[in-house]
Amino acid sequence: MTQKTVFITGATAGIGAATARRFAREGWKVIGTGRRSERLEGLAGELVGAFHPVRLDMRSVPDIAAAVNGLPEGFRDVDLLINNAGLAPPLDTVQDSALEPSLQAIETNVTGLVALTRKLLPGLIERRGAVINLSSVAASYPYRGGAVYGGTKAFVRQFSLDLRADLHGTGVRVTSIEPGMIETEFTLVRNGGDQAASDALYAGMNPMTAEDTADILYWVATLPPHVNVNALELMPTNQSFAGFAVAREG
Ligand code: NDP
Ligand code: 8X3
Repeated sequence: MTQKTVFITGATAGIGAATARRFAREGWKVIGTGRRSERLEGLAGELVGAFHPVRLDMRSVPDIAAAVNGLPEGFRDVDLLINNAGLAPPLDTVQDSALEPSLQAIETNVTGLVALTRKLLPGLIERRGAVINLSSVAASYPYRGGAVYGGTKAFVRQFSLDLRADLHGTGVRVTSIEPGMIETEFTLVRNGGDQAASDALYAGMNPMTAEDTADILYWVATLPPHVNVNALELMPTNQSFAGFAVAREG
């Protein structure tokens, strides 16, 4: 069997790092990206020979093109793209929010994802490959302070479904993965590095783990080529739904 290659964005932490380890363990070649080079080098040291590190800020479209053009022999033929890099701005309402963190989330979660997907699609079409995009339950269920994050993830979900339509007949599979709470660095980042706030959110509720998610991504990727998971929503058992908010006048 030919060894396959997966390109995983945001491999320096959380879901991306666990997924890089999972695919490497299964014999895949892994290209992993992120801004933190020391973490990329750490993974390269751990997954000797199977991991190609690419320092990349997803907010730079020219850097995305250069990263793909610069892939070395042996890592050029990407079979699977996992668009995982992403973040949420703080849980502020739009009216009370700063603009910069919102723009950062939009550029990372949306602009970078579109630019990278577009760049890798010719090869993915040639190899009848696959694209898996990390959306979120925030794409479908609104919550206070989640407008920009939820908006970016709704884009990711809809982009995935429409991309399937564009790729009709090519054999390329596209999936939107829509998880709820997974304990990673996600909440630490959202709260500006406040570890106590992150610990408090996940305390006692048994969140999903990055490894749970990596298992699901691997399962989706290795289903028979005639089976396409369009969208997959996941939650920890202890997370469910809240009701509508009602404001009373007077
Ligand atoms: P982490 O914060 O643990 O990891 C995020 C990854 O994204 C890091 O590797 C980070 O790398 C990378 N990243 C962030 N910004 C950039 C950027 N500008 N350029 C390049 N890489 C970037 O979070 P998760 O693993 O939880 O999140 C992964 C994905 O899963 C995200 O898209 C998130 O929205 C989604 N998700 C997460 C859920 C959760 O509850 N954790 C639930 C639903 C979806 P670096 O900082 O080194 O650049
Ligand atoms: C993040 C999922 O449930 O923490 O994408 O808002 S949740």
